[in-house]
Amino acid sequence: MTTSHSLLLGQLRQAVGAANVLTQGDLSAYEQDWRKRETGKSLAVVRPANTLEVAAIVKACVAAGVSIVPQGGNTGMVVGSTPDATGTQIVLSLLRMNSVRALDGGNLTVTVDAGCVLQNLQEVCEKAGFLFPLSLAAEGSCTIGGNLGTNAGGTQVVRYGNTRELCLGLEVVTAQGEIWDGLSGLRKDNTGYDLRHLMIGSEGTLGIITGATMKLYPLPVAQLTAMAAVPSLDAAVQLLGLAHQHLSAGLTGFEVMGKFALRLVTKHFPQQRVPFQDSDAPYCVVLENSDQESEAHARERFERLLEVAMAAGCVLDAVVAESITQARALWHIRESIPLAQAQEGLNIKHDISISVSRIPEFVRLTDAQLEQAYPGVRLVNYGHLGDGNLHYNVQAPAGADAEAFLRDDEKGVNTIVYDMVDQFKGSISAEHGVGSLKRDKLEHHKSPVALGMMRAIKQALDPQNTMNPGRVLRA
Ligand code: FAD
Ligand code: S2G
Ligand code: ZN
Repeated sequence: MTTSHSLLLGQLRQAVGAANVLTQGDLSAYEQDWRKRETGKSLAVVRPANTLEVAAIVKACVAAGVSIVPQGGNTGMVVGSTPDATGTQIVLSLLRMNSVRALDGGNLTVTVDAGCVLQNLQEVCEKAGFLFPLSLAAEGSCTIGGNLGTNAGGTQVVRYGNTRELCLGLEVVTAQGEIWDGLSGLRKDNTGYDLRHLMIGSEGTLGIITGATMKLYPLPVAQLTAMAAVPSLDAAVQLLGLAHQHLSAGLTGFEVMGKFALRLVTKHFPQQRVPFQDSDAPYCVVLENSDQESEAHARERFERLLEVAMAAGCVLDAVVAESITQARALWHIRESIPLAQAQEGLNIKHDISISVSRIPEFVRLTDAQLEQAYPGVRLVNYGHLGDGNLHYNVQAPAGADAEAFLRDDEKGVNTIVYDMVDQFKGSISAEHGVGSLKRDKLEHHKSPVALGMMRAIKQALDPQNTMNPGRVLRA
């Protein structure tokens, strides 16, 4: 270890306490990404308790010329929150900064530390009688800072938008170690560039989010969830159109799940009762209606929708949850798909968005190309159809070596999928961000003008490349 590194570690121990500067033992929770694709090596994992300590860490790292990887729950999907293999980077974990600072019911806002785990925030708000509507399968471990860092989407975007739309203000430690207090709960503030939106989705490459003021909503009076078996993706899209018509703002979730994706859930989580397993419906949909009126009113509208959809032939069969437990069980099936995939083995993920109306055609063409190029390949197709975001994932053929498939075929598979995404004017990363995993693809798929502007912003805000170098943009 160089002298400047040991000097830095001394300063960091001074700043946050020796117990919060981790350099030994099993650090895989911080140094390996959730998908177990990459394992890095940090100079140290540093766990500050508050914003002033974050600022002190950044200042010390800048002086020592050491770069920082900001980290929340480390559930990211694009290798954006773990250190590289050089052993020269600091992982700055926000997990100790996990308190809810203030909840202002009258202003419908809540101000929270960046390291607050999403599920904790949901629960605190619900106890106070409010809804914080961001929801994703990683909510038990992901943090608000990471949700903002990646502009996370999840299962309620169709009604509430991405994390970006839920954020009113930020507190950020800049790449120079200064503290920007932008924690306004104002819904209108047109005083210059919107720095908040620059930071949201920047994946730790422009600064470290240490606090945020987020929007709250009234708790819904009634929440109804159904699972429907549909004869095709076209039928799923038709059902979405009917759901918008019949439920309008009440539609809070609309997720599609391919038959093979559901089969993985049954295989790896046999205790879960997945409806319609023996039907030959190629897809199922989980949809949710939240209503401020009565449960009876919500149920009546929901049943009317399903009646019309069945009469139109776009729903073959449906179950409406009779209780919160049953509703949670249906959502649990959907949220278990990524976990079932992980248990099935390493897989090639495509987190893409296409105009909803064109998704069936995209899937038909891409499925055909993949099946031709890679016979036996298994398509795990599911996701947030309500907002046009598919998790169009590819598992190695049954019995094949998943690791070898990833190593030898990921590039070819990605090329087929992403070229088709381009043809359909879609996005190669709908909600997970770019990280280091998609950085080179971004250069290929993003316009040179956009890339130039992004580089100019990075150069202006982090000229020393302290913040998460090599993520989103090449270092
Ligand atoms: P991390 O993984 O720790 O970091 C993610 C990125 O944000 C990194 O670039 C990191 O440097 C940066 N970052 C973290 N904290 C800060 C901070 N305080 N300031 C600045 N930058 C920061 N994502 C979705 O969008 N929708 C889904 O539906 C979804 N489902 C998932 C399901 C599962 C089972 C899993 C494992 C992941 C899923 N994800 C989903 C991906 C992941 O949960 C999200 O990207 C989440 O927002 C990451 O939060 P995190 O706290 O784990 O961040
Ligand atoms: C989800 C998880 C990532 C994946 O569950 O919505 O974002 O593709 C995904 O498994
Ligand atoms: Zn998702």
